[in-house]
Parts: sequence; structure tokens; C-alpha cells
Amino acid sequence: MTRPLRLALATAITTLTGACMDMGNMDDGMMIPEVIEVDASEGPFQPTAAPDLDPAPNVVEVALEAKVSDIEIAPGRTLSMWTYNGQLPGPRIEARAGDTVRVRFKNSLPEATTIHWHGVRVPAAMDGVPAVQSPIAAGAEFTYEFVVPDAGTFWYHPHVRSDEQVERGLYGAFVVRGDAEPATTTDRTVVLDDLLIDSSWQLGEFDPMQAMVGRQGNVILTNGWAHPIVEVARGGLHRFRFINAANARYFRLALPGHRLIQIGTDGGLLPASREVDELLLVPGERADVLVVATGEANEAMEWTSLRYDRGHGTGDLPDAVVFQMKHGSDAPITTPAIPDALVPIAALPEATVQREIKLEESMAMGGDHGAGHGSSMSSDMAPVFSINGQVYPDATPLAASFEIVEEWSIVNTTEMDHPFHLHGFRFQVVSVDGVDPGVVAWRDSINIPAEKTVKFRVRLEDNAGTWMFHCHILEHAERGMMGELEVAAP
Ligand SMILES: [Cu+2]
Repeated sequence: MTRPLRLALATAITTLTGACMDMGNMDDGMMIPEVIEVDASEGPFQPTAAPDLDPAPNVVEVALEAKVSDIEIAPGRTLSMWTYNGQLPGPRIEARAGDTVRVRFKNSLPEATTIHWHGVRVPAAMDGVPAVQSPIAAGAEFTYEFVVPDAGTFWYHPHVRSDEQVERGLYGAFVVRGDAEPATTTDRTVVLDDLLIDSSWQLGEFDPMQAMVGRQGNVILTNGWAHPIVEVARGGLHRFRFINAANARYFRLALPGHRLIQIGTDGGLLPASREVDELLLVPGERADVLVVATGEANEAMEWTSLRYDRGHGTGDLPDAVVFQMKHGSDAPITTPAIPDALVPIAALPEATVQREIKLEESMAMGGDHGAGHGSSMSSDMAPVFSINGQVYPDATPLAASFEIVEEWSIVNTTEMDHPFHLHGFRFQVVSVDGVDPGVVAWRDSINIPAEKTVKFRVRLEDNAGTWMFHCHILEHAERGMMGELEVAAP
């Protein structure tokens, strides 16, 4: 069963004057469609792993080709997407901590692209951002090569025109295993996304007004399939490595009737497992979760994304089903022991450098987006996002030195949440709106709630170069909410 889109436009737009104004005057609820319900079906639940082309131990060589491909996302629903190797998500890259990973990449897209290895601590030259690499032209090739130092759940995606390129399907999982992985019945990667489709089930047009809250889709994809069913052994301990690859959607995940046992964050395993009722996963973020599949024989269990208000009317939308777990009629298996202690993480010491990073938004008239002629007033204006008053790429890089522990205060001056991502380094959150999170964890992505401040500490290890930090609502990043950190020897 499907429901029509609700594309409510702000009525206040027609009253705006002047070159720039506060976004607080905007109506809420603009360009946020309701999710189309799609019947559950068997889909290709687990993304295929990329074959390792290099027989040498401790070396993983993968071939990736970005190209336009037809992709089926639900029975009989096929879209033209941009893919890695014709797959959505792209092939899962698997390595062990300490391995060398070599990716032979060919760009067969109609435009330039790069690959960024989100969360992997790579040398700056391999980070796949325009600050360190000229985008790889259409038809060109490039080889990325780096050592993966940390175990964890990471992902890869372009870092040029990322708002459009990621939405079109360019993303994949990157799993690095370590020596302390807990024994579980299954270990699956779950890449979450949403697509904005039109009434003919093709990718909806890219409209500058989507930039306000980010392009939120109306079809939720789990590993490239709408509402898939995954078989689980009853009583089994199932590990799900969640990755939020959506441009803008916040997934507030719950599995009714089940407790979730979180064992990992962006940067790998936690010091100890923790039971939670739900899990907020913001764009770019990852979480590792264990679930004991309880319930009756043949019972279907629905992973749901609960409503979440990240500002501008986003909280008005109902809960949405993400995917379904199902077990058969067999007798329950014996549940493996649920791990308690995992991997110790030492808390970073007091910082010697303090920084304040202010996230800001405003509205500019006569934007350069070039879309829309005539009727729509919305085509004459576009939201502008900035950090400390600077709109990237017109931003001065921040200068920093090796081996210094810094404390960053990310101050959200806006009326909506922004997911903040730092490249090259992992950080530890020390307070959210003044409250200690009570968990020592490695992260590279963290939600900054509307009008709140999040503080984290980061040790800038010996890894010279230019590193990006930005909002991971990709429309915000591409419209200026991005900056650079220049790390050098003291
Ligand atoms: Cu943002």
C-alpha cells in the first residue's frame, strides 16, 4: 500500500525580503515527505563482500568501479542509480586491523568523484577530499592505498557533490575486524538509507529547497532494499553493524519487544556492552548492536525508526518500518553468552587547546542554484550554512599541532540538529548540553542537538595534512557547513 507524498512548502517564503535573514521566520514542515509503506519481501539482505584480489596475507586489494546501473529496490521497482560495481550498497570491504587496503578505483560516472573512507584513520593524501586530491575525472582511475589501524564499522562514499552523489547510491560498508570480536550467532552489516522517489518510482529531482532540512527520502532502504526480511535463528545472538548512509534522515531505531545491547560506536567496540531501548543513528554515524531473537515460532519482528524531531517539522512524521527479522518454527538455539567487558578505552586527558566551532544558518536571496523559472518563489532563495561565520570553501583553515589534546565545543546556534563529523581523528565526547555522557567511546560523528553545545576531546596524532570537519547532512555540508583543520609538526 502506498500513500501520496506530502510536499508541504513554506508559505512564509513569499514574504521574505532582503539579502539575508534569520531562518527562525521560516515555516516548518517544508519538503519533508512521508515514508511510502512497502510490503516486506525477501531481498538480498547482506551486501556482497568485495573479493580480495591480492593473495598476500595482510593485504586486501579491491576493485571498485563507479558507474550508472539499474537497481531493483523492491519487487518490480527498478531505478537508474549511481553505484559501485553495479551494487547498492557497494561491495562490503572487509579487512583486519593492521592490514594494508588497496582500492583500484575506476570512475565510469558522467562526472568527477572521489572516495572518502569515513571513520578510517588514513594518511591525509588518501582521505578522498578535494583539499588533498583533485577529483577523479570521468573515465579516469586512481589507486587508494593505506593501512587500517582500527577495528570497527566504517563506510565509504564520495566527497565531491556528495549531496547528489551519495543520494544517487554511491556508498558501501567497510568492516575492519580485530582480535576481540565477541562470539555471536551472526554478524551482519546493515546500511541504512532513504531515497526520494517521484510518482513513477524514479529518483526525484534535486530541488534547492531540499537543502533546508536536507534531502529526506520517502522510501527507506536497508542494504539497498525496501523493507527486507532477514532470517534469524530463534534464541540466537545477532550482531548488526548499523551504518547511516542517508543524506539527512535520523534513524531512531527500536525493535519492539526486544532490548538492544550496544557494543560499539563509530570507532569500534565499547569498554563494556550497554542495554538500551532505542538507538539514535544520525547521518554518517555507526553503531554495533546485539539482539537476542526471542519470540514465538515464525514470529516477525519489525525494526522501526521512531519519530524524531530534529527541527523544522521533522518530528511530525510517523514512525516507519525499516526491516523485518523473522525466524522459523525450529526449536530455539542456545543463546551464546552476552559479552560484558569488550575493549578498554582510556579517557583522553585534559586538553591544552580549546576551540569553539559555531554551526550557523541563514537565508540568502537570489542563490546560484539556477533552478526553477517563474512560478515558484522558492527558486529565488536558498539556505546558507556556515561555521564561525565562514561559508566553505571561503573558510580559513584552523591551524593545529601534532600530539596535542584539544577540546572542541561544537555550538549549534540553529533551530535544528546537525550531525558533526571530523576526518582523520577519533574523538571522545565529554559533555552534551553540559551533561557527561557516562560512556568513554571513540567517535567521528556526533549529533549536535538544536541550540545545544557538545564538547569532545581529540588527540591530534602524528598525521599531518588538511582534514575536513562538517555537518553530515550532505546538503548542509555542500552549502557551506564545512571547515578544514591544518595539522602540522609544532
Ligand atoms: Cu546540518
